[in-house]
Amino acid sequence: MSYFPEVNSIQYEGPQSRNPLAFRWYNADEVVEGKTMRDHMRFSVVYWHTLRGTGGDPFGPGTALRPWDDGSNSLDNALKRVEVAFEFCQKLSAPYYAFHDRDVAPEGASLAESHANFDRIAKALKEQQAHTGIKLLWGTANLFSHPRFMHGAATSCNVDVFAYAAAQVKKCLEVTKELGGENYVFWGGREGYQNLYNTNMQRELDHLARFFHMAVDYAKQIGFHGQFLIEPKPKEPTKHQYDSDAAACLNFLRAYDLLPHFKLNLETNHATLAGHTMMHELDYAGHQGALGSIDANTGDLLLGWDTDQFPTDYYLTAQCMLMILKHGGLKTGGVNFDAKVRRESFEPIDLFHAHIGGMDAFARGLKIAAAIRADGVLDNFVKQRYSSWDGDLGQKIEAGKSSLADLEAYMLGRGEAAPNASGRQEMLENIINMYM
Ligand code: XUL
Ligand code: CO
Repeated sequence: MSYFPEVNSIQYEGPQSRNPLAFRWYNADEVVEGKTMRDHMRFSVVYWHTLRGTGGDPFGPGTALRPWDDGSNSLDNALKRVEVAFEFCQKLSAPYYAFHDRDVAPEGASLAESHANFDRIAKALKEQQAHTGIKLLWGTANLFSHPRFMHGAATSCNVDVFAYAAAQVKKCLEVTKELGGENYVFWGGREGYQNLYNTNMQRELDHLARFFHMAVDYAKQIGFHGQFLIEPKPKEPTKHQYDSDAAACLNFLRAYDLLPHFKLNLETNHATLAGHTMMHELDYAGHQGALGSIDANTGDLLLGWDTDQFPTDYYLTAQCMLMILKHGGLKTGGVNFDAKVRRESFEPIDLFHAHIGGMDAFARGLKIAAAIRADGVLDNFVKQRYSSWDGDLGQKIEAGKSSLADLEAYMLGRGEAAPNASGRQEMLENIINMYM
């Protein structure tokens, strides 16, 4: 039984190909900087958008045609979706997938029933993983959709809701371990607030840290060795999300002694909502050894919310890959397409076009980034730009061996600082264009 009978397995045909159902740049076995494209990117398909997205928006219901899905919340329907998901990943040669517990298995009438549903689906997922070789990049618990989470989960004012969320994460950790998941993600969901008049921020942050410590402890207890990741996002659904950007997450993790246990899962559209570029977020996390994984997508400058579009812009993907290569590559992480087709792209085949485009854009971005690095244009410029620091004075300051008084004495002797050199931004932007 095939759910995508009109699509064969997607092949690499090279840049000259005009076949929209072929890769033009993603050549899984091609080696770049000593590693195959497959291993650089570790592409992953998300269950929530690709299998569960309906195309609904605040103005109207879903439009997506998904002939295999009867629209019900039944286990049978959920089991069928598992087959669809793996056929899709296989035809796309995506080596990984990612899910929320409630994407894959229906919420039951009680926690016990939800656990049982999840177990049943996990069994099917495990069988399909064994059958296809497709692996789980990460699992996560949906702690934001159900009305019980209206005030948040780990930061809820209602202790019972905290307990419920804890139970859900415990179960999701067990299932993620059972499926060999390589990471476990916490995205903030409703961990944040709308208004400080009714909020005890300090207590909420303390609770969030407690929650993460419990997860770390439980992972140790059951022998789950996947990497914990936090996914920053500054707003949506709450006005102030606690995990607003890479810097805020790292500060929180450091303040609560969680830093050794976590890295970050950075998402392009979240970076831009935070007023940063993805490149900034990647570099910020990278230089602190906290670059874990990426949720690959793009926003829309004209819209300004989390539109979760597939990335097709080579500048963006080249910038992502420049930073990923600079910081030593994705280890347990991957390029996870947390992206959805537009409401108007309602046919199953649009899911293929979307992912093929994203994979090709990242493959092209990788090649551009590697070419820039091979020529050393940016590295050499940056090295030269800071070269005054390589002298005696700079080295003394960097080593912590200078005081304000030393520097005053030095500058009194010189009278004026040495002249500055041009930043040459426009020249460098032109040089980057030579590689596009
Ligand atoms: C929400 C978002 C989530 C996380 C997983 O904006 O990105 O889908 O990736 O919870
Ligand atoms: Co995401």
